[in-house]
Amino acid sequence: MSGKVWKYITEKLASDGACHFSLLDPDPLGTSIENVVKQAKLVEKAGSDAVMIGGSTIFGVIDDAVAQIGEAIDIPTILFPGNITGVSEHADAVFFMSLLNSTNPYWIIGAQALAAPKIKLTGIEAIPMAYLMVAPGKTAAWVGDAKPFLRDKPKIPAMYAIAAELFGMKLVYLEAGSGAEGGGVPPEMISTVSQYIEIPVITGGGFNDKESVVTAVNAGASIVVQGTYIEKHVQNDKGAGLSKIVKGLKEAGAKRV
Ligand code: 1GP
Repeated sequence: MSGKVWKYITEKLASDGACHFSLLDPDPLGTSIENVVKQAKLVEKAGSDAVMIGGSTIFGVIDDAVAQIGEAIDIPTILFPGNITGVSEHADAVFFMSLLNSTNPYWIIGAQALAAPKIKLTGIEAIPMAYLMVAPGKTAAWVGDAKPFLRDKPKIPAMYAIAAELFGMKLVYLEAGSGAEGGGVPPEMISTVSQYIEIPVITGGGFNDKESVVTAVNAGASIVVQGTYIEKHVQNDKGAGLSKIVKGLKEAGAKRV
């Protein structure tokens, strides 16, 4: 495990103050590998800092998609596995994540233990990350047997985030669920959580415009993830809208450097 991707992330955060990650879901029921490869090239061109590959419902094998995306772009490919089926040795790194507010130990440590030998033996860089599910949580919360945090109770996820930091995790992901309504995780929750930890906060789920992305960064998020926005718009406008969002994010980030 070289640690190259983690070095890239920390250096980017130090220089830019905030990063934009693009989530691509190579689900053959919703898209094709050809399309996700096109999307990957467009998000790179628009200035996104990394491509995350994954989803809660994996239909088919993701190996081909990860390999082809990796060949098409220079920014890192990071697995965002919804289960053990989401691990591929073709990625640059994997978010080795634990859904800390799941009610089912499988999603806290069971799946991770099943995937760990492959990750270790193939040498994929693992970035340990706490995955915290915020209401509504959508499909990820349903699949992950989560007890999603209430949107108006930021101190509870803050306690989990502090625990994650004490466990030695490198990132805390506040997830409202892909396609969440309401403009992502509430800024008050992002700011409360970031206030109590030194490790970066990454957030995603429902950030569908520049305003919500910039608000998240201003509240303290270091990395904002967009998936649905990219799926819907990046091929239609050739990444023009995403470029503006990334520009807005970087302007907000620059104020924190
Ligand atoms: C989901 O946080 C990601 O895991 C992205 O969410 O699809 O709503 O952008 P969206």
